[in-house]
Amino acid sequence: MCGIVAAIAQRDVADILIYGLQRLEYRGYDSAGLAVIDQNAHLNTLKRQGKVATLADLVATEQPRGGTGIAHTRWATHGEANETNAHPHISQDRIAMVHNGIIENYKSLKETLSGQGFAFKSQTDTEVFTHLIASHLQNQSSLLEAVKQAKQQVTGAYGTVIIDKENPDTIVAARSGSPLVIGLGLGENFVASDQLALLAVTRRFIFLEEGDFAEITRHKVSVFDVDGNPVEREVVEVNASQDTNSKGQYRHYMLKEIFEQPTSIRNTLEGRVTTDGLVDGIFGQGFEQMLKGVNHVQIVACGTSYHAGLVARYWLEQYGHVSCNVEIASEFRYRHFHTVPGSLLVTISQSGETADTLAALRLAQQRDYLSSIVICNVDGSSLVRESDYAFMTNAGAEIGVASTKAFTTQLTSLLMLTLAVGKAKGLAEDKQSLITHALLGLPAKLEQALTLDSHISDLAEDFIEKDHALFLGRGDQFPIALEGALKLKEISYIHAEGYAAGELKHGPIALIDADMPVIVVAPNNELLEKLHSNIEEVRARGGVFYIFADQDAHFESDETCHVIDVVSTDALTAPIVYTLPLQLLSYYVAVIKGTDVDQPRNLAKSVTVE
Ligand code: HGA
Repeated sequence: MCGIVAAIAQRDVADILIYGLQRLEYRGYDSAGLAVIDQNAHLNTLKRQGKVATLADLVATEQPRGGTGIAHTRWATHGEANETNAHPHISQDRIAMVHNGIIENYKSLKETLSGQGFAFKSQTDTEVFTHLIASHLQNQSSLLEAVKQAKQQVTGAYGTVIIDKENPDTIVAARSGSPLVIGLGLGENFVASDQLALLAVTRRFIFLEEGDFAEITRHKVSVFDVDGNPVEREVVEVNASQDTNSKGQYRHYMLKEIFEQPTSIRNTLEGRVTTDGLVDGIFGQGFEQMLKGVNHVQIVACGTSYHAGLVARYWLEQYGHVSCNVEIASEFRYRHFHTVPGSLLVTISQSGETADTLAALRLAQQRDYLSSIVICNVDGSSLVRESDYAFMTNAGAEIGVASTKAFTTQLTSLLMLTLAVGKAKGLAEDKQSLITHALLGLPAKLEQALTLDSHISDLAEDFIEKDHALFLGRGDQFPIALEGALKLKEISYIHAEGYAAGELKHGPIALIDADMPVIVVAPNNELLEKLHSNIEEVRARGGVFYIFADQDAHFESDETCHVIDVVSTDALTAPIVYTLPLQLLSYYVAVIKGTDVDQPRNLAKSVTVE
């Protein structure tokens, strides 16, 4: 959620820090700050409420000098979003700290530290951690030792970097529950919460593991494991292109990412599916063999990824011949569940750092699951490293906070997983071939779905005065209705609900009137006739419809019913195809309403706190 960037170099680092924060800003963005130590061992701290651009302006004016620095973009958990609560936090005018995560026992620590004479300026849990380190620094020989002591007293989660003006040649980083990566340069080194922040300065990274802490100088990186033993961590060369971070010709990242979907899905399929079916071994060594013992699939995810899981349940039950349960990670992790023998755990996360999903994985690892696989977009992330198997969605960096291409590539990956499960469970050849051809035909269908762009942008005008909207679907389109509603809420701030169309008359139909637009996803599938009846029930009560329908579904437009013809598509991939027009609808409503499309209020891209 929050972003961390740190650097130790001979040159001035303020611009590197700002550049890194800008790359991370999509994750959290209520305030930002940096601290650098200059040649005279003076600690210069600059903070601003609001976006990184306001901090960048301040840095351009102040031009802070110094080769050792830390920076942060915040998404507040403790204390409102203002300049005082922004990081870095300072203790004794000596050490400065940036922190991602939550210190759960901050209240009791604060009491003890107050008793020792430490004064608190902010409302944050982070400042408590900062003073705690300073309290140990009084008796310890080095910042590293002080951090080591303080670490033992805190509970909760942190990714943190600390600098000490009395020892400006060293920075200390520690990770527990919140990711950190060290970037290796020539005579200079860096730390960040995501390698994306450092691609301008290096492509060589060390991903800290859970519990690791590190001492970093310009020429040396020393990593220690959770018990304090020195460890060697692998150096990974990252090949990512920086161009993925540019908006190109598009007004917003979100629009760019919507239009990238045919290409992203080609990348998801590339080298993995041919007309003969799935390429052997694409899920990892021994996966196909392991699937033979799977009787049940438990999917765990949050938000949009959870919706992808809900769609996959329909596929896995129909074609994988296994029972399947899907649950929100924050509920799963605290439920007293029983493990069905032969269960495969499937987690889904764009970032691979979603705190609740990661906790669910760790819990399942103690509970007799046969195996685990993550469907993920970020290689090297915690979920990828800690799962038995990882399947990368290959969507490319997704910058818009509201997920688009990550969702559809997750769905594509889950359909490939369904095919693998089906194969292992003896799915008939003709059914396997049906899935294969549906997958291969998908990018072309998506290109056609995107031609609805201008039609949908015209329709979006109808929504700007509305306060509420209902999205309806049946079967595997029910989760698409949920996702359509979530997208509209996230970026246009219009209250929206997704419902299974058959459920409407059990309550929500009471809401129907001419001011409540009803958006229906109606591909030509086995439930179309049932959906027709549900629509008539709403029509009889004065509802106004926007029906996204297959060209052959025989819906006719009139004054209360707007039919949007979507390219005719097979029932199997229809959930993916129908997602795109709904994304476009939310996007254009938000643009007309003038909201911050790529960075909607209160949201963060990667939810690394519980
Ligand atoms: N608890 C700290 C950091 C918050 C965070 O990591 N958000 O993602 C604070 O509120 O400042």
